Amino acid sequence: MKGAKILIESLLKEGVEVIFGYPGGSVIPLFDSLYDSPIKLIVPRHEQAGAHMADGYARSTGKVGVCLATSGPGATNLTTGIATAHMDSVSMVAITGQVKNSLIGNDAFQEADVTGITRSISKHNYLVKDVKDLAYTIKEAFYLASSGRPGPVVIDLPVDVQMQDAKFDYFDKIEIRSYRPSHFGHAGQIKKILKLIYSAKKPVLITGGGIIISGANQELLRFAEKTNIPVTTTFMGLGGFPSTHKLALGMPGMHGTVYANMAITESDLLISVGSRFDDRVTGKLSEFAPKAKIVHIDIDPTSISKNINVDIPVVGDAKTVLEQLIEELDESKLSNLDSWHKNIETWKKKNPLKYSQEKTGKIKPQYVIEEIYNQTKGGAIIVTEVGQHQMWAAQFYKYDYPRSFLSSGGLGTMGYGFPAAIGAKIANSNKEVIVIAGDGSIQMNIQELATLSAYNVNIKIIILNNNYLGMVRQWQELFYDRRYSGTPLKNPDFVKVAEGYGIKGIRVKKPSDVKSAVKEILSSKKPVLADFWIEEEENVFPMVPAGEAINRMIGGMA
Ligand SMILES: Cc1ncc(C[n+]2csc(CCOP(=O)(O)OP(=O)(O)O)c2C)c(N)n1
Repeated sequence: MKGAKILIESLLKEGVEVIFGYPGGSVIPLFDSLYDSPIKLIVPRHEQAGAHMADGYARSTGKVGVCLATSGPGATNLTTGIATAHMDSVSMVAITGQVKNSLIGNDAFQEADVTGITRSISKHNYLVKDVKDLAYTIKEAFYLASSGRPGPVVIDLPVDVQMQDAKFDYFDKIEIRSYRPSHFGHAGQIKKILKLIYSAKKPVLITGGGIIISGANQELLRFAEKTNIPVTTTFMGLGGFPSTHKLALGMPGMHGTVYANMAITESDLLISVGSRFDDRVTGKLSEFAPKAKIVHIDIDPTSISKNINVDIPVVGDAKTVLEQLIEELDESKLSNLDSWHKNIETWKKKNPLKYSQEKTGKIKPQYVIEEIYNQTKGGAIIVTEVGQHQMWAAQFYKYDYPRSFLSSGGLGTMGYGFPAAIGAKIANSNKEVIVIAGDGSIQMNIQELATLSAYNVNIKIIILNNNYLGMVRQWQELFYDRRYSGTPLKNPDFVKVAEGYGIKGIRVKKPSDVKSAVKEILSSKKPVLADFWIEEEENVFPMVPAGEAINRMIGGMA
């Protein structure tokens, strides 16, 4: 069997149903094999978008997303998508064509050193020089991409290997000697955590993306309810614990809630499950949770004590470790947390998430998001770009279900949201998928309107248009004396742009039109791009200035 066919047959063995791929000279044999395979091929208009589509597909399902590009510029275009997936631990296999073996290293036409370039932005990568290694490499790549702490794996495949013959054998099992992700938490550490829980008076949970990745949301809910410990959910963890639950404290950190940040600052026991103490969460490290004993549960041993010194490290899978904790828990030993909950209730009442409704005649972006929440009743998959709109989407939509909020957290990639939403919709045709975008971000991959049109992907695009690169403008306003260098935008007519691609476009300028516009958008059976003209200098609050302690927030404090 030819190498190209071996690759496609191996993908089928791995259960791959969709590939997001863009053709080129070094992958023609692969596209030829795809031509009569049952795998659905989605061709984006830019390889970066293809990688984000595979990412959205993976985040919304938990399956491995697959993208494909040609050598050289095709491969380098994938890199932003690979790095984005790497930072947020997304299962992805990226396949790149390479020039033929004998030309590698010769500055050949469309040659780029893909393994060199992707080394630091992927979980692992391969250059397959011999067709005999191909099937095993693919098996290993899928295993690595989806096990332990997931991540993107790159397979670089020279064009001559795609044309060589070998016998096709697929392997059922895989064992990599130096790679054994541990799932169970150490029994001794589990006992130590429970002892701390029994004596704690002000415990708080910080839960992150690891909850969603390991499918631990039910276990987290049981654990929190049994112990009565309030739960903060990081940006990556949104949806891992129901936002509407009475124990939910919302998001901690830079644009988190006042009550989450106050609770962390005052707590005497902080239990982090599947979150990596990102600097956007911790703020000034020396003043982070100064009174707390800290427990850190993470599947990746290198994440533990990287940013924060912890008292009890536990290497293990979030779901398994929570199961262990529940199993061993003796509820009769728990201390009474009434006064802690009263404390939190006071912070919540005094400092709710809010925005001013003053009558400027302009649409408030938060209002648009609240209205989308009201009309979808929290049942949509919300995908965002990067900027202020992303933070408003995190704050004002309530996420009760895992995999209902997709956003580039670690890398913060403008241009991620729109293509990721296409990938998510292709995987979840029965769900409403809505992109919340800024007028800056949407333009980073706006050419994908052509992909929407070509495949009739019914997603809804909401542009919160403030004529600025809003998030950067906000920093310039607050810390650079309103010197708006490089941030005002002169935008195209987005409605006309949409129409040019054969997509319905609408424009909304008045607050009184927001409700009916959202209704019109959601009831459409076809994709819609909606351009909401919002209050131009609206800011995201509360806000912890970079490098400050998280209990020193501006805006939002009563
Ligand atoms: C690819 C990329 N380039 C630059 C940035 C830096 N950046 C972060 S937010 C932002 C502004 C985003 O503007 P817009 O999409 O209009 O959203 P808004 O903040 O106005 O809601 C910029 C430039 C980034 N995150 N990603």
